[in-house]
Amino acid sequence: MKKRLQFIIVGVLVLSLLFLASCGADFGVDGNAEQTDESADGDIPEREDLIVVGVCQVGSESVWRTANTESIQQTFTGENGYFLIFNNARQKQENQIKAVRRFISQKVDYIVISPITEDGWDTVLKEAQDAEIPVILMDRKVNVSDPGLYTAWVGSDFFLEGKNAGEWLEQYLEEKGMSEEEIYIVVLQGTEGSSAMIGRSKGFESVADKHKNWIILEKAGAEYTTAKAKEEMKRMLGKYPDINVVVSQNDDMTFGAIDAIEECGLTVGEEGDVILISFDAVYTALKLVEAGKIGVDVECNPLQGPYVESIIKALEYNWGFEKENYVPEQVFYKENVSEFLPDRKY
Ligand code: GYE
Repeated sequence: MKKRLQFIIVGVLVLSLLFLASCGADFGVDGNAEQTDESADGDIPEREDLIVVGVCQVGSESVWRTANTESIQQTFTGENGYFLIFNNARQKQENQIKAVRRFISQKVDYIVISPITEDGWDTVLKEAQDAEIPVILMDRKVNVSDPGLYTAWVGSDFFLEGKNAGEWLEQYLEEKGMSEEEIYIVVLQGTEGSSAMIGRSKGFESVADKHKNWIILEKAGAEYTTAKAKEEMKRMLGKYPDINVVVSQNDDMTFGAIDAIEECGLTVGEEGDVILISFDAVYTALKLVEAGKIGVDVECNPLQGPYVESIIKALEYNWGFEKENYVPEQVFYKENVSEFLPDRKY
């Protein structure tokens, strides 16, 4: 009898723990929900004072992306008056579309999307519009027939980033007395069809086109990841013996490129064999700029949570706001990087 009672008590305890754990998985300890594609439509707490924001993130492919996610999570807290439902689409647009539909059926107050690619958004954005849920785009853009399908956008000027990279190279070659030499370039591109890949490519090419002696040997897709970039860089080093410049469209890919170059017995940097151009400007990469391994790192600012919030506030209080909002960014090279390093938190 005593044994049976003990058994029942232990059973009840285990069940309660399981129940608590499942609540934690749905709504987290700080009152926010992490939604996965497998999870059923979650309930939104009955708290009229909280603004419910559904955020659909690209994935977790890079240091930049992690900083961007943290910026969102630090902004949309219960303390600040929000209930955040965060969805990680793991690099698949179909997951993003599913998540947006789930947000619509959950009747969230706002939808924030960082669209993986620019195309393919018309239908689901129309569904959000019909449900009268404002959509704020973050980081990347969409290519839609009617710009009225989204309320606002916050992000970077990717074309300008690419152009700044090209102009840095122009100046660098001039200073080195190499502006008339043939320069062999390879490009490591980010996710095909993403705004960052499209803008950075076009921006850099707008400068490259002015120089007949800049020869772009190949543009290789490496999905913004270190592993893929290392693989692609190795392949290209085998194919082209004279690569002078690598334009790598984010820092994570630059890390992979450096590994590949060094493993092939070559060196990077001012005195080395290969000049590196990078984008994002995360701490580890800026340290490599300081050490002279990366020639230039064009900043892409991931701290976009507060900018998205300011649009939500404007909508809440009926204040005016701009439809397109560019975040401030700069360009880092050896001469200016050291003073910014201590402030870099990601
Ligand atoms: O450069 C890269 C990330 O869209 C700006 O995506 C973003 C890019 C960023 O994964 O690191």
